[in-house]
Amino acid sequence: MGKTKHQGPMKKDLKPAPEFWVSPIPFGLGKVKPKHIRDTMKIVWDNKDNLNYAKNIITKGVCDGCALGVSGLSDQTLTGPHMCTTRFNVLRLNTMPEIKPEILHQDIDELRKYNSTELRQLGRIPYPMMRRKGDRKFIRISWEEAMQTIAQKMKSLNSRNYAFYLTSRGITNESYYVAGKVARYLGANNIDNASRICHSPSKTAMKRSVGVGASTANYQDWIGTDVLLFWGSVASNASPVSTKYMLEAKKKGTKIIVINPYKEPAMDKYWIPSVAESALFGTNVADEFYQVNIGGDIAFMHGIMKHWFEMEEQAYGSAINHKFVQEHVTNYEELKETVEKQSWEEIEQSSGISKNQIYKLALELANAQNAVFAWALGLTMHEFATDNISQVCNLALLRGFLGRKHSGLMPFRGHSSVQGTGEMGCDPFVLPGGAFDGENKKRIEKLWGFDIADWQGDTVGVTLENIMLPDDHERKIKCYYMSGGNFLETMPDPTFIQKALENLELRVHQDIILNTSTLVDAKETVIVLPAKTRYEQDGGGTSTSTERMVYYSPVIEGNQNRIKEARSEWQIYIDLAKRVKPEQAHLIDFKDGQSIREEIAKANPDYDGIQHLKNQGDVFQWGGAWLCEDGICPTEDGKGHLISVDIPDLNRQPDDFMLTTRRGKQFNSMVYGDYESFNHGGRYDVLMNKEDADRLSIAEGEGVVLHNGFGVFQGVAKYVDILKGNIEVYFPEGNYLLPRGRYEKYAKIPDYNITVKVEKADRFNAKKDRDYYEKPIKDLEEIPMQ
Ligand SMILES: Nc1nc2c(c(=O)[nH]1)N[C@H]1C(S)=C(S)[C@@H](COP(=O)(O)OP(=O)(O)OC[C@H]3O[C@@H](n4cnc5c(=O)[nH]c(N)nc54)[C@H](O)[C@@H]3O)O[C@H]1N2
Ligand SMILES: Nc1nc2c(c(=O)[nH]1)N[C@H]1C(S)=C(S)[C@@H](COP(=O)(O)OP(=O)(O)OC[C@H]3O[C@@H](n4cnc5c(=O)[nH]c(N)nc54)[C@H](O)[C@@H]3O)O[C@H]1N2
Ligand code: SF4
Ligand SMILES: [Mo]
Repeated sequence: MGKTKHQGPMKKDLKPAPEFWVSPIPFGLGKVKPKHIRDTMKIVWDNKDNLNYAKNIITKGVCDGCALGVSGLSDQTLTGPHMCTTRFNVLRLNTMPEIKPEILHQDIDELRKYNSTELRQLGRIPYPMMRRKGDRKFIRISWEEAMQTIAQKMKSLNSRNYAFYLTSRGITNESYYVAGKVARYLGANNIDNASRICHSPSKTAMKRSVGVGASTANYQDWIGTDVLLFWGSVASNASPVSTKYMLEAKKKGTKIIVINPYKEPAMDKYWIPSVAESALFGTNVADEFYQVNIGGDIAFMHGIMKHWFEMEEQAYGSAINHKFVQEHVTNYEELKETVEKQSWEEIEQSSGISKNQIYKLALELANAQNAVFAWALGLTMHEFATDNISQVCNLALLRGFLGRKHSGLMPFRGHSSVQGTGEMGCDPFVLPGGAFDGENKKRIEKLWGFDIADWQGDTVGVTLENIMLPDDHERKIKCYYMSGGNFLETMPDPTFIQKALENLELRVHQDIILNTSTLVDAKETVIVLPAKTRYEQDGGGTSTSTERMVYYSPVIEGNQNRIKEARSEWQIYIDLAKRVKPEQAHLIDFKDGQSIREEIAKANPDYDGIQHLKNQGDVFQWGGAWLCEDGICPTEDGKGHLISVDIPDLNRQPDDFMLTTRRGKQFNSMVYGDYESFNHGGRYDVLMNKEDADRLSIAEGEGVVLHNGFGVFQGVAKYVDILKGNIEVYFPEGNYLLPRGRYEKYAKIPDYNITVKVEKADRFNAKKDRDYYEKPIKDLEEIPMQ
């Protein structure tokens, strides 16, 4: 771990920089842009019944939106206020009153008429509830009855037959830690969480390349680096305040480069509300876009390296940082050989980018003294995601962009508390402070005072599939305990997910609101438990940002709409553990949040310091300013490993499009508006290239059908600046096109990209019976049965 400490917030450069303005006409009049002021006024209106509490959350709490991280209004990067509309949008989850009983206890089919947005707007879950097979309504029950029912079921099952899952938005490190410990206490290793869905390949790849599973750099490294590169990320939408850091970086001469199939409007131009000149005149964010095919990044990076090795033939040292490579890197010759074997033809074809264009970036990176590589879902959601990210690590290692000021590798993360989830030991491959294996397992067993079952737990996608195994199968899942999440709207193949959720004997939803998954039947019982939000959690809570800052969020007083029966998530887990295994209850007790933090500090040595966080504003960064400082990696040999990877075969037929799903005005499955703020894309819009549309005689606004043998999506064509042959639709609407059972090679999370055919809706509907339903037997055999 690094020795240099983060220096704390820097002063913002107050000089205006008209060279980055979008337009001298104030407020971007006439342009499609987020309406920050209007959105903010709407939020004030939405929270009017609890305004003081809302204000206290914003000014004193740690943001429960994205993983950029902020405590109150201050962050660790720049002085000056930090807030955004994402934070405002999720605010209502914390300030809402409870759902009215007359609505909550309606016939279940009445509740099912609401979508997840409407269900969320009904309010918070007021008390524990149950719905047994055949019940038409949720029935109010006591905590005692709820917990006894769950405990009885778990006692009757082998611990291989139940599973835990946790979402990542509001949940704190304390709750993850306790959930992970409770699962293992019960002998259950099937525990997984949302953070793995977005970034586990980042961790897997970084571990094998440089020995760490987190960002090696911090946001201040953006400011003044030569190149800040965003690979498959819409940082400006995912973490809006990051635009403030980007503008600051530009003022210090940083070049921002975006690699994405779609010229993302939000990465092109942005109106930063907290920077006056940008709020008025806008900021041109990216200096350059490289429009790559979906799934074409590995080839693109092979192209960059191929140019580098060619440059080296001309002039030694013109592209590779040989000093760094010699001192800190292994496998150079193997990688060189792999790269040189790639043909330009294949590189161009897979990436969709010409050799000359690739040269431009190769040269730019070769001339840069430092660079920060940030990436997100565009790289992480593929079957070959780990390889994608290993390629990014390869680029950084060859240039020595690691472990020093203005350089590093940054998985740019999602929900507010995703970084801490794995670090707390809340997934099937880890325990606190390390892997689920030999030495670390022994260490944790000693600390916890009980043995941890030896079998390998399953990931969330596999766990869902395991629900459908035969009754006597040893891995059959019969009970699923979920803290939040909405599988029906976040996992591929919703039809299958519905069946799986229905096939569970017991389903527990520990949550703050209802969503469509909560309403699905179960074979025996559905139990719904009201959780406290992070701002209500007893003893406060901590959450870790993308740059490894561990922020303390205190209990926020003054909630006018307090849910009297809600309980802290970690307390519910402990209650459960004690009931299922009362004989060892003393091993799983925590009296308060502080005692959990004290144990975390021991369980994960990186988190030594968390025990001192007690007051609003308290924060520390684990690992110091840079991981792998001075190029020394915590791998066995202390070196960074170059890893040779292959260009993936996407199994794409000549008239296929590659499709990926994207976010509109939503926070994952929680949708806030019908239109994306940056391109006015509607929820059923199909974002496509005009030339592709022309070829298929599809007019803008015309109905189109996407189909691929797994599902059908009826949408409306919208022309955007996306690379030909690529298509984007919004999720969850587009999820029916995604088949289940395709997992990332190493991290085992679902692949969220797929090939599709595109047709005019009229034409598809006219000939669908003939062309698609009367399939030859051979074709039918290739489609997995439901
Ligand atoms: N407002 C808002 N903020 C959020 C969220 C939200 O839902 N709403 N969700 C949070 C969460 S959990 C997460 S994980 C993050 C997600 O944040 P991002 O990772 O930025 O996710 P997306 O918005 O889905 O954008 C993915 C981008 O990858 C591009 N892309 C797709 N395929 C490829 C490819 O093969 N190669 C390349 N180079 N690019 C590709 C797409 O065009 C798109 O621009 O945001 C977090 N913040
Ligand atoms: N097609 C497609 N699917 C995707 C993605 C994609 O890009 N495309 N993105 C993926 C990504 S990156 C992620 S992270 C996952 C998100 O996966 P999840 O985290 O499983 O799903 P969310 O939609 O974030 O979960 C929202 C629900 O969590 C509950 N909830 C909200 N706050 C709290 C809380 O504080 N406590 C508790 N107990 N419950 C709460 C509410 O019921 C809410 O409806 O989705 C993934 N799914
Ligand atoms: S950028 Fe992220 S951390 Fe900052 S206020 Fe917005 S949602 Fe919260
Ligand atoms: Mo995510």
